[in-house]
Amino acid sequence: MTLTSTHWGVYRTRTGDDGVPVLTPFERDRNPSPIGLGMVEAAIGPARVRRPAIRKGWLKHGPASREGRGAEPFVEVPWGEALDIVATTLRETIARHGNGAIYGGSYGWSSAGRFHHAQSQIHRFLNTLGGYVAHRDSYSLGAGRVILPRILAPLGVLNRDASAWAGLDGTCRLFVAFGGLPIKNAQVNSGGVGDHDAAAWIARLARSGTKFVNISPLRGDLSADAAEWLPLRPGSDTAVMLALAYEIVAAGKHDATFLATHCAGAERYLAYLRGETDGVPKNAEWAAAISEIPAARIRALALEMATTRTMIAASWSLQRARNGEQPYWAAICLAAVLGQIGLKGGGIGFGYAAINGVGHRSTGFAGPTLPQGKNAVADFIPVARIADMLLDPGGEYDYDGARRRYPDIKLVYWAGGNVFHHHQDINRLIGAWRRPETTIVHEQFWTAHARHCDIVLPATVPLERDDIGGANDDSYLIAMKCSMAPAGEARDDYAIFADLAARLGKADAFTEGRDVGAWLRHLYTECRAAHPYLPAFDEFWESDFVELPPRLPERTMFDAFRADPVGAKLATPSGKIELYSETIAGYGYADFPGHPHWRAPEEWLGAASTYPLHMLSNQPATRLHSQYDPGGVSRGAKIAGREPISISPADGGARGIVAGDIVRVFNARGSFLAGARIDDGLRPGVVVIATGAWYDPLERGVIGTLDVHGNPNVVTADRPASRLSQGCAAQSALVEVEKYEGALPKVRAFDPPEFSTRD
Ligand SMILES: Nc1nc2c(c(=O)[nH]1)N[C@H]1C(S)=C(S)[C@@H](COP(=O)(O)OP(=O)(O)OC[C@H]3O[C@@H](n4cnc5c(=O)[nH]c(N)nc54)[C@H](O)[C@@H]3O)O[C@H]1N2
Ligand SMILES: Nc1nc2c(c(=O)[nH]1)N[C@H]1C(S)=C(S)[C@@H](COP(=O)(O)OP(=O)(O)OC[C@H]3O[C@@H](n4cnc5c(=O)[nH]c(N)nc54)[C@H](O)[C@@H]3O)O[C@H]1N2
Ligand SMILES: [Mo]
Repeated sequence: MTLTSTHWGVYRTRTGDDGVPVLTPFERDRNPSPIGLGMVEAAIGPARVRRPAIRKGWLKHGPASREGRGAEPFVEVPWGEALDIVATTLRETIARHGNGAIYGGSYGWSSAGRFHHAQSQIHRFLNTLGGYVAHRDSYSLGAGRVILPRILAPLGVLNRDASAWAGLDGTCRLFVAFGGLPIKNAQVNSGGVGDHDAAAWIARLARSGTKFVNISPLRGDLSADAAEWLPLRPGSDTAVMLALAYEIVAAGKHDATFLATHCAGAERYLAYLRGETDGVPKNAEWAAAISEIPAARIRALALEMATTRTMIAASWSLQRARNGEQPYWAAICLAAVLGQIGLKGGGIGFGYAAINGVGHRSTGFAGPTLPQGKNAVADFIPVARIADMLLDPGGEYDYDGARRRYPDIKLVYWAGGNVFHHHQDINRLIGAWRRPETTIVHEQFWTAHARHCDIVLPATVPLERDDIGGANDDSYLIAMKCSMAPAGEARDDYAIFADLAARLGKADAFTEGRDVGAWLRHLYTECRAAHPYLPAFDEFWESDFVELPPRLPERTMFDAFRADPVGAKLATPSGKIELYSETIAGYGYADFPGHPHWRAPEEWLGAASTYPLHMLSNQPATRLHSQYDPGGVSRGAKIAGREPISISPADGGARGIVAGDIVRVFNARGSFLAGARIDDGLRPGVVVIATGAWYDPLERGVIGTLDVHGNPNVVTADRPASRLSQGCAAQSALVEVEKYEGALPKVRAFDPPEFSTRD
């Protein structure tokens, strides 16, 4: 019995009778995720990439043929030939266009495991060649990551220092959760999770008398018994937050001292609340018309919040939307008006239950990490602007106060991400993806991303390799041991890059003379120097795991700043919480003033549109993004092989749709099939489908064709949150849904692509 670690938990593995590993959850995990139980089936299944493969047209004509991406068959080639071709293509691209023509941003979650982390591997490799165009921010937190350091604190600090569940227990009386506390999401933690404890903490707080309010279109976003559900219109949180603050101030229950001593710009924010700048008081009636939460409930909730110890929580989903910076800013201002920031049980938090780590007891542990080297190319794009970059080389755009230009990318190299899952408006992306000369990916599976590349190199899964598992601040460090032979000819990303580096004369720079075993020992030993309580490497490797000592188990975020706003000032420009930001106002964006404000998005339930339903595409309960979609756990939840979409009884009834029907979801950008679920825990007017079903076009390579499997990004808009952050805004999308009456097309997402001989 050995251990393996995944982003969704730690599992024991043993070899079963048929020689295939059998997984059982780690004995220390109180609430293991079932996601892992579908892994082995997928890892040995037909969807694996088994041999290096090159798109036929590219093999024949090179970069001259680009239209065939996603449509043409692949030719399987021997490893030596594939590596020669990749090395030559890299060398020639760099010689002709420079390293600034390589997009190596390679966004994605990869797999857990500190050494084989595909992102670190590809960046280290490209850096030895002179660098690459990188990406900034994440799809998770584009808008938040840019605005938060300007007004409160960097996101990394807010994640790490979020007031701990243990300190909230017994002290927090009212927990107001915008976007809820979806336990399905706390299954996951980037890097791994030894003990899923978020669900237990939420239940425990409820038992200790914390009242939970779930402000979300979806009742299921908060599991605590007796939680109150306030189903608002998606995208209207900013209005509700502004009104809560307005009503607290109107009742004279705000903390004027805290606003004066700990905040900057309160007067300008309060003037906007009162309507002095635009003639519109942001009162409960105003917000009720926008959000459809009754005005009386908003006003009463404001007074409850002001008279009891209150935590204001904002989910990450709130900011993955048009104007996504605003709900975060408005939440911070609301918490400032209450004046409980830095008090035990009160204040503000971002992303509780978004991953298990937020609110988890901290360990102060970080590492081990593979050094990525230095990128000699300074250029980058905000991550969600990939299609814009490919479509518009040299085009200008705004980002965080600067005016920038898109690079002219000739070669895209990816490892550990799935852009045909994660990016919005896949039909637009397909067109953009035809622009570069060459697209290369290392993949474990024949995902849509792999199918749209020219060169696909087969990568191992963690069960096929040794590694060290662990996430910063999680409680365990795991000796991950190989428990099965690689599928087909799959190789570790490290081995692939090492061989490429050798062909390009960079072997020593990339490998430093180490094999995998030597790297694991080296990285661990370096990490041990920073954390001397760790045992020596051999002892760690033999013992399977190390439990890390907790640190600050009951921490309260911003307690030091509260006690001493001068000595322990924030890292914002003023050192205080910025209710008005001179920096942002100084950017002069007409649509982005220096204080939080309500601005209706183009697509929401308040807009007149031919597409009357607001589609939310949230995180899947049965997988991590698109990972292990072909595994039994994910497939087991599908309806006639399609991704389920939740529809309210009213909207289903109006369209003659019953549970189990196949429906077509569409707007002007595209259409997909999904299986109907009728859910009375859903606000009418809203439909919800998880992300991550592998894009499966009816006609391969054809822009605008029906996706037969249920990938919501076929209909989402490729519009940024704002020109401040250029963040992913997937949640702002209107659609129509109809019963699908045609013959059901076969789902081919998990079949390998067509293979061909060279001629
Ligand atoms: N509509 C909509 N879209 C969204 C979101 C949303 O809410 N709505 N959410 C967004 C968010 S928050 C995120 S984080 C993104 C997630 O987007 P991604 O992180 O790109 O999604 P994953 O499915 O995790 O893709 C990881 C890929 O890496 C591959 N892989 C795993 N391990 C390895 C390895 O060791 N080596 C190699 N070479 N490959 C490996 C997997 O097979 C998989 O294809 O999606 C975003 N997209
Ligand atoms: N099982 C599982 N867990 C995961 C992931 C996964 O793929 N699978 N992905 C991980 C990643 S990368 C990330 S970034 C986090 C994401 O964490 P989040 O972004 O918080 O997760 P989501 O599931 O997208 O959204 C949470 C809920 O927000 C609600 N919501 C959507 N729009 C609005 C709105 O406008 N207002 C309000 N009030 N509520 C709204 C939806 O009902 C949704 O269920 O999850 C992580 N956890
Ligand atoms: Mo994410």
